[in-house]
Amino acid sequence: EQHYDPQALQVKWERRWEELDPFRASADPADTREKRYMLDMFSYPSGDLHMGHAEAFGLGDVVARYWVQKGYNVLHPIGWDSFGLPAENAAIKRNAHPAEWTYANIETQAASFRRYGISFDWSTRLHTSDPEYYRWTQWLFLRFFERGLAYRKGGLVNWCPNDQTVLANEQVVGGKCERCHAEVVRRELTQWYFKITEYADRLLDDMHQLEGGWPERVLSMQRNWIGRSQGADVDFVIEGRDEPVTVYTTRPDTLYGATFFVVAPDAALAAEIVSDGQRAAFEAYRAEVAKLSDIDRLSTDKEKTGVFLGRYAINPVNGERMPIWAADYVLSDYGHGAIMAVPAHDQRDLDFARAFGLPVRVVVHTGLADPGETGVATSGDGALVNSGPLDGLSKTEAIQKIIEILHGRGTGRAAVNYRLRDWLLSRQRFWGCPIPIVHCADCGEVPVPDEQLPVTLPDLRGEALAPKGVSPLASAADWVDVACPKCGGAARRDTDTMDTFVDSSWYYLRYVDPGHTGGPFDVEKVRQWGPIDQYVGGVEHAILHLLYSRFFTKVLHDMGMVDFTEPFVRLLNQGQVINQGKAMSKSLGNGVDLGQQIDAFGVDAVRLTMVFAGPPEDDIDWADVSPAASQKFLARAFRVMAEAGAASAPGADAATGDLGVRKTVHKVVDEVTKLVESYRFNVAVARMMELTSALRKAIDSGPGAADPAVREGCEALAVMLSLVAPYAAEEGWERLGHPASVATAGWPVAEAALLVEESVTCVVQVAGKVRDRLEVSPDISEADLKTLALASERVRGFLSGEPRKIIVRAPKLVNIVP
Ligand code: ANZ
Ligand code: ZN
Repeated sequence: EQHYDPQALQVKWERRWEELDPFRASADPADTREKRYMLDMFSYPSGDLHMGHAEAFGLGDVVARYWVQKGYNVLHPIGWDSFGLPAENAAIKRNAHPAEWTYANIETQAASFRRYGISFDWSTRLHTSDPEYYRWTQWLFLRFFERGLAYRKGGLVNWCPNDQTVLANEQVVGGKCERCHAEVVRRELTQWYFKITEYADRLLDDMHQLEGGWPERVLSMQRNWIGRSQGADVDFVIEGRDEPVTVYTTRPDTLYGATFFVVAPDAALAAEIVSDGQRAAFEAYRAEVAKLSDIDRLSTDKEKTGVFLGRYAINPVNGERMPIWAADYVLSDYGHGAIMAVPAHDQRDLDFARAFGLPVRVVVHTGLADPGETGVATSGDGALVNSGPLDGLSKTEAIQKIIEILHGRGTGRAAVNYRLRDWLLSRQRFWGCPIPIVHCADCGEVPVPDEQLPVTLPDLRGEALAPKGVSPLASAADWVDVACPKCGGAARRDTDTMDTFVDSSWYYLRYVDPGHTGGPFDVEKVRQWGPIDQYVGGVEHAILHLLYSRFFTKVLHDMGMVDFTEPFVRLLNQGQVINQGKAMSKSLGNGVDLGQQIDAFGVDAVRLTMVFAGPPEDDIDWADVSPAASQKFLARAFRVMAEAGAASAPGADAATGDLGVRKTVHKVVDEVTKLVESYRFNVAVARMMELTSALRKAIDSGPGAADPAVREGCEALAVMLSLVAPYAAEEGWERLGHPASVATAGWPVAEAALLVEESVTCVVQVAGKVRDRLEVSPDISEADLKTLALASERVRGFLSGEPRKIIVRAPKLVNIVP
């Protein structure tokens, strides 16, 4: 029977793989194979697998399976990011425990992953919501706490009114909650933070290790998010105040052009210095501003607003009195929360100056029209004017000079500023990792001793989990009230849980030995397996998970627990699977169900369609692809393998086979190898399709199914196809007479001798007579052919001195007129 029945193959081979277990990574220290660590961003168990999973994991599997075929010792683990809000919301709705929903979904996904044929080492399996996992999340939190890298502070935070919890800056996208898209508001709260800002420089500088391996887009998103800028801090004396006020500026060269001074209305300084006469107006303004998000405040289209504070600052270089205003376009938590305003050269300052009739003074002559008249600030380079000792200098020279001057007088210095803020990690929700801290009236914040970890979640379910603005844990009185670990007095547990991004910041280290009991991960094994050679996942994590895990890795490096500073050597961001040009959504009704696609076309056809659709980074529009055509191709490929298998047995000497067929086979092998290594998987599939057609032709109208070259080609096809269509490949391989799994068959090697291109004969004439014949490549250039002809001994025998004329007709003729 040579009929291709994908569903029957799936049943058969899924069972066989369980027995054969071909993807178990070897932990044997005597194993001398080179290691490769292939990691997919782990799944959130929100339901069954969807088309997005199918694509991302399918692409990662091409890499993992290729490495196995190449003979590396490959670690390709699987686990679940299983804490999080959806489980909690489902539990509230069904009056259940979040764990019930979560673990049921994990089982569903696990079964689907097995059916989908991803080459996981299933022994690595972990779930971040298991107490045996989160014990170590807590342990790591405590180590960060000891190092001063986890701390609590009060301040304005982002609050999602829908999810009833605070959010990290990274989780606020365009002023909205990254998860539920509700408008985020600001709230004054005391919360836990990780001091990621202490690593800002290293997070930036270490990016050179990632260049070439990571998409440039992600690197630049991280660069912008960290937002390091160079400039100066300048101290301004405020009339009637002892302490000077410092401002941060990237343009200290424009100091002579500063005509007013602006303070953030929500900064303590504004309330402190406002004059009595202006206080009422200021308070009213501050109340208005409190309602705005940072995005609104920084928007350049927004009409400029502000109030005069009735006070003056003194420009340190020319002694000028500058009125001090409060305006919302200056943020309280950036730089020092106050600025010198240079309207001629900064657009926001210019808009403000024009709105309130403040003076505009040009200090850099850029050759463009006067900003005071045009309303367009000139930020470019030019010669300094109206600037005393800086006159005539360029922007860069002036920056250097003014910093020297200020430094000499002790009123300024070079400074660096960052956009990055510390990572807010507390969440007022239930289904997360409890923060292992006890609050004691006498001792303050007391860490839970390591031997008392894990601090497990209390048993709450249903209504008890409903959001109420404080963590549901606070209502579990038995759980909250504990003896202080330090003094034994009455104390309370911290009732917040950690951001789930904490759980996912270190999981890739635990995979090397998920049952490890002596610490969060086996340090020795991480030395053996780390860092991750290839990471695959969505670009939506560019400044969330990918920044946080880089930070964690650096801290762990400083703790001596890992010997690398970057966790992910290469990163692939797969595109999205869309339908009819739009992201799939319930409201559009354009969703495509993975299970239905698999039932209709088989796993292999779905996988192959995903890979063949285009470059891995591009979106796939499911309306433009044809899983039915993929299925037809697989049936054809299967048939040639089965026919060759029926006609011959393994072990024939391929060298005795048809030379033409062999050349085709080896050329395809060579190309597919290069294409897979350069991640051009779609083109690799196209080559496999060409090979299949060539083999069909060889069977039907060439040397026939029993020819050793046809067998050689079919075997290579089975191995190459195993990267994208594992079921058809296994069955084909078995039909070809091989008992073991094709997954570990070994990658075919292209023989150099068979890659030499066909040649053509070129005739070289001297004075109209044939003097030599050359074997050359059919696509030789005219110049190369001419050189070759003139180098021929036989030709040179008929020439004396420079020929008068050489006519080249590549590749067949060279005519020399002596
Ligand atoms: C004077 C000046 C003149 C400025 C000029 C720019 C151009 P980056 O590059 O993003 O770090 N700034 C400083 N603190 C601010 C705050 N709390 N809120 C809003 N704006 C603030 O931006 C640094 C520049 O942003 C600083 O340089 C300051 O304006 C402004 F021709 O100072 B500049
Ligand atoms: Zn105490």
